[in-house]
Amino acid sequence: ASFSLSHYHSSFQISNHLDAVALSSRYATVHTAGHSVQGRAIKYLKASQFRGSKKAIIIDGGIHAREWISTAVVMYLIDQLAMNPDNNPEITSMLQKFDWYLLPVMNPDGYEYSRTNNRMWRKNRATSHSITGTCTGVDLNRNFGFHWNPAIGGSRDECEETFAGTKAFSEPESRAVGHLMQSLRGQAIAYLNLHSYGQLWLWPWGYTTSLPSDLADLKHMAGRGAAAIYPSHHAHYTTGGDATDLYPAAGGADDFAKGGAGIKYSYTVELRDTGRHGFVLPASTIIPSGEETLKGIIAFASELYAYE
Ligand code: 0X9
Ligand code: ZN
Repeated sequence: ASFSLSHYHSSFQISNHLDAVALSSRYATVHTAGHSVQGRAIKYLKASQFRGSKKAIIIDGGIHAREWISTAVVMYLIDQLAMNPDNNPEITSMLQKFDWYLLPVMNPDGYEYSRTNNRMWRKNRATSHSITGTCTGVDLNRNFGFHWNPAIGGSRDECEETFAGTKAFSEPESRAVGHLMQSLRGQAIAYLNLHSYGQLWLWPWGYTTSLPSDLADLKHMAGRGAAAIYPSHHAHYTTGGDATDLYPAAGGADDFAKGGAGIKYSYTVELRDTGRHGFVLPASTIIPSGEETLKGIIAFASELYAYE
């Protein structure tokens, strides 16, 4: 009850709120995918209308500590999908068509560190990577195990912002989410890895500038999603490829979802803004960001349902 969608919250408050939502919602259950380096639970909510075999859509936020809007937007999506507070028929239809897996904080330790110590922190808070132990943190979006390669957009130096870890899935946070994806193999049809900022809807691959053989399908659905974000508040989203339109970077969650877990429609979505506030997006933009992202996701999922 004390949880306000228009503010940024601690990982503790978020965790408690997920439990509360699961208790009061008829559609939602709360689960733990794993635990962070410092022992925080990495929780997700499953929202689903009936029983039976439905395709699943996985959406996560907070892989990068400072990208708070990604976590806040997943909390907005949870409120809408698990509670349907406005009795929106579009939401009811979404719950009938898909099982929704919503994970707001993939990197709870980094998120807390960004709240209390260093607003611009990006990585997790792992410390055990060298004998000298001078630097902290692995970039979780360089640590997933599909064509893992620190030389492509990452680093072997633990002091760098894009340290890829000592090996693929060396980190418990990426491992937890990787396991969740694999546990839904054959069932999950889409994966959205939310980040900020840039207003981009990106398809794989990150590890190579080669493009997937089903590029036309990926482009089609990305176009539907991005276009549907615009009308709410006139935020313009561009579509493109990870490596071809942003930069090559291996070990991303999106690459693993598609290449490692067989989730066909896998994307990175870079939320608001385009640089004015950057990572330090005012809390006043949470609700508008949530509204427009929900519209984009509903259009994306509707098209997916019609097409697949
Ligand atoms: O570099 C990243 O991890 C993402 N951008 S961010 O500014 N939020 O850090 C983009 C990741 C795109 N996906 C892959 N390269 N696989
Ligand atoms: Zn990011």
